[in-house]
Amino acid sequence: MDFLRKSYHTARYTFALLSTALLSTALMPLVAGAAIPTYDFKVVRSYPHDPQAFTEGLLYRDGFLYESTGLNGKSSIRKVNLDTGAILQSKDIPPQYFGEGLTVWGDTLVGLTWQTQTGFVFDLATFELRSQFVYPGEGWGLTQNGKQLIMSDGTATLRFLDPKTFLEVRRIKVTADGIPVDQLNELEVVGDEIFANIWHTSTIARIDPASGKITGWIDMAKLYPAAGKGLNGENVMNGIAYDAEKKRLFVTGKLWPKLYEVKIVPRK
Ligand SMILES: [Ca+2]
Repeated sequence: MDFLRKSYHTARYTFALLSTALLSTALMPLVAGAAIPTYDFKVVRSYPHDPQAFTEGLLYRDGFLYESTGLNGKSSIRKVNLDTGAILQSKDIPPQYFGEGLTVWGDTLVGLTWQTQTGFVFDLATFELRSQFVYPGEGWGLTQNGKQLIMSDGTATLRFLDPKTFLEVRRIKVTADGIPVDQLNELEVVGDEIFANIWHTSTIARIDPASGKITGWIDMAKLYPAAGKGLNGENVMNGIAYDAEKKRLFVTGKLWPKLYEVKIVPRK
C-alpha cells in the first residue's frame, strides 16, 4: 500500500480520511435522516474486470466500455468487451501523467490527468492523440450531458466545460443540506442527474445539475465483500457507466476483479 499512499499528497489523504469519517459517521446519516433519501442497490449481473486496472474513468458507448486507469507509469485508456472484460484496444499515457476522468465527445475520447493540468483528446476509433488542452487545478472525474463536459477536481465544485474550447462555461457547488461535499470523483450523467463516486467512500451521490444539491445517497458498501475488497485502502469503488438506451448502470472499483450491473432501489 505504501507506494500508493506516497503517490498521493499526505495532506489530501489525511483530509480524505477525515471527510470519509465525517461522511460515514456524521454527515450521511444526519442528512439522510433529515431530507435526503438513501438508496440501496441490487446486482443484476456481474462481469469480469481487469484486476490490474486502477479505474479512474468509465463509460459505455455503442456496446463497449471505455475505461481510463491511473497511477504514474500505469495510466492508460482502454476499450473493453463488456461481457468478457477483455481489453480490445489500449493506449498508454506517458508516465509523467496520472490518468484521471474519461468521457466521450463525438468521435473523440477526452481524458483528464490528476495534477498536471493537461487534458487529452483521442480519436475514439484509433486512440490516436488528436490534441491537448489545459485547465487550472486538479483533474478528477469527467462526464458529459450532450452539451458540455462536466469535471470534478477534488473540491465540492463541478465545472461545466465547452466541449470545443474546454473553457469553463459554468460551475456548481455540490451540497448536502447546504454543506459542501468534496472528494467528488468518477462521474456519470444518468438521465437528468449526475452520479458521483465520493473518494474513499462506498457512497454515490445523486446530484441535481441545476442546483448542485445532493438529492440522494446510494449506499454501495455491500458491494465491497462481493468484490473481495475492503473499505480501507485505495482499492475503492470508482467507475460509473450508464447505457442510456437500455437503462443499464454499471459500477466497478480500483483493481476490482468484477464490474457490476446494478439497479438502484429505495431503502426500505
Ligand atoms: Ca463515468
